[in-house]
Order: sequence, then C-alpha cells, then structure tokens
Amino acid sequence: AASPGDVATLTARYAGKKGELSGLKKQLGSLESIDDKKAAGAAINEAMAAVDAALDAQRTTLAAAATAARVESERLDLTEYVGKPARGHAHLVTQAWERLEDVFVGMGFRVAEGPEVETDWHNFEALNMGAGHPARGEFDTLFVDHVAPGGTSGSTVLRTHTSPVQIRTMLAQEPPIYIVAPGRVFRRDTPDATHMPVFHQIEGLVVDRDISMADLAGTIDAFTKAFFGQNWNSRLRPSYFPFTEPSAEFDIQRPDGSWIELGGCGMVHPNVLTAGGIDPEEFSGFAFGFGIDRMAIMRHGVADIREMFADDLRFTEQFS
Ligand code: FA5
Repeated sequence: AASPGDVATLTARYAGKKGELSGLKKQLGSLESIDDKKAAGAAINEAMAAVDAALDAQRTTLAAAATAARVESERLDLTEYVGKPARGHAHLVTQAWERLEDVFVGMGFRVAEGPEVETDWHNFEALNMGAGHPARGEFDTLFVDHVAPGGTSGSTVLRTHTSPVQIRTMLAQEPPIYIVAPGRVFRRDTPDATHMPVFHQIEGLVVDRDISMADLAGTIDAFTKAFFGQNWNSRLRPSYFPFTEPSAEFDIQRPDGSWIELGGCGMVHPNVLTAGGIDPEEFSGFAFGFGIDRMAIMRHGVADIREMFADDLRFTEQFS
C-alpha cells in the first residue's frame, strides 16, 4: 500500500465487515466437527489481528512520511542570513549633525529645538521681517493649509530657516543664552549641485552682557578648525540679514581653491531681542545659521549635494 488510499482499499478488502476474512467466518458453520470450527475460528482471528496490525503499521508509516514531506516543503531557507550580517550606519547628514552638536557642546553650547511647521510670526515677523519686507521674497516659502488659533490664512509655514528657534529660546529663557539648534528646513528651491528643497541648518544664538563681533568671529574660527581641520580656510564677507546688524556671510574654501557659502551670521538686531522679550540696552548677542548638508559635502569632498539623497548604497556605504 503506497498511499493512504491504498491502505483504505486493503482495509475494506480484508478487514471490513464485508471483507474476505469476515466472509471466511461466515463459512465456519459449514464445518462438521466442533474442533475444526474452533481451530478454523482461531486461525481466522489470528489472521485478522495480523492484518489489522499490518494496516496500522502502514498507516503510521505513511502519516510520518506525509508530515516529513510537508515540513520539507515549508522549510525556510535561512542560508542568506548565515555569516556576518552587514551593519548599517548613520546617514552622512546625521553624522555631520551629530559632529556639529559635539563641537558646539564642547564649546559650552546647549542644544535647542523648535517645530518644522512654524507661524509666520516666529519665522519672519519677530525676526524683523514684517509683512511686505522685501527679504521675505528671498525665502521661497512653502505655506501650510492650516490656520492657527488667532492666525490668518497663510500664516502657517514650513520654516524656511532655523532662525525662529532664536525667538522661541529667548521667549523661554533668560540670558545668558548659549544654544545651537540643528534642524530640517524647507524652501521652494530647485535642486542643483548646492541646493535642495529640504535641507538642514544649524542655528547658533548667544545673548549675554558685552557680546561683540569679535566673540562671533572667534567662535566661527574655533568651530571651523574643530569641524573641518586645522588647515581649512574660512572668511567672513559683509552681507545683509534683517535679523542681524551688522551681518556677514561665512564662506569656506574647497580643496580646488573655490569658495562656497556655508551660512550667515551677525549681531542680533535690537528689534529681534525686543521681540524675544530681552532688553537690547542691557544685553547683546550674535547669531549664525549654517547649512549642514553643505558642510557634509565640503568635509567629504562630495561634488553634488543631491548625491546624498539619491539612496544609492554604493555612495552611502563609503561613509560608514
Ligand atoms: C539664512 O537662512 C539665515 N537664517 C542665516 C542666519 C542665521 C543669518 C542667523 C544671520 C543670523 P541663508 O538663506 O543664506 O540664511 O541660508 C543659510 C545657509 O543655508 C546657506 O549659506 C547655505 O549653506 C544653506 N542653504 C540655503 N539654501 C539651501 C538649499 N536650498 N540647499 C542646501 N543648503 C542651503
């Protein structure tokens, strides 16, 4: 019997009520002597027991074979996990972000944060850019279709820079303030070798007594050497931001000698201190905002910022 079906057929044929052995039992009456009947009856019973045992044994064997076949067919091939699994690592931007935090925490700064969805007031107004200020146009703002309580339509934005964290920090704590605020920012910029529509900045804010432009320049120089290396060159170039006065742009030199702009900085404008609830007669401060993505490509000699977001493992695996 090669299958359970065969076993069932044989069971019916030999062991069933209408089977051959039962048929022999019925013929016992035709035997003459009692002794013959007894002997034949015993022989038939013995044969029935033997047939039952054989059928049972074959049923067990076939069931075991069926289980083994099923287990084999359901077996999971785990061989691809054998060996040393590949270890992942932080993204290049995250690595730069964490390194920047380390450098600034080492210089005595605390890490602060703010929301990515901001009010127009924190993102522009409190930073000395009232409605209609021409500088607003330089930030290609993405608006959120949401009206905050007490706000008007169009007054909720995806923050265009990390500078609103300056305002939130000033409103939340008294000077002295020494914070950095890394985070994600959004602009309607077309991607190219140095621009992404979603990118990262790190804001810095110091508010204390007698803070001067020399403190700002010294901090940026110390930061440049700590982040990039002792022999990297940087420069401050006079510039304009509504929220700082005077303002400067911070550039760093690439290995090929060309300069790339990393961020803006300056002395916190008195109007901004006032919006933050701080008396500009008593305190002064400086602020900066650098592009983290640009720092990452500069440090690693990556030619195009878009490479970092293409999710090509051949690229990312080089920066473990
Ligand atoms: C600002 O965003 C100011 N909030 C910086 C600032 C802070 C000035 C505090 C003074 C005081 P700006 O728009 O220049 O400035 O952007 C700052 C840096 O972000 C740029 O120098 C650049 O490194 C980076 N950046 C700007 N746009 C992009 C972009 N589309 N993709 C990648 N990085 C960008």
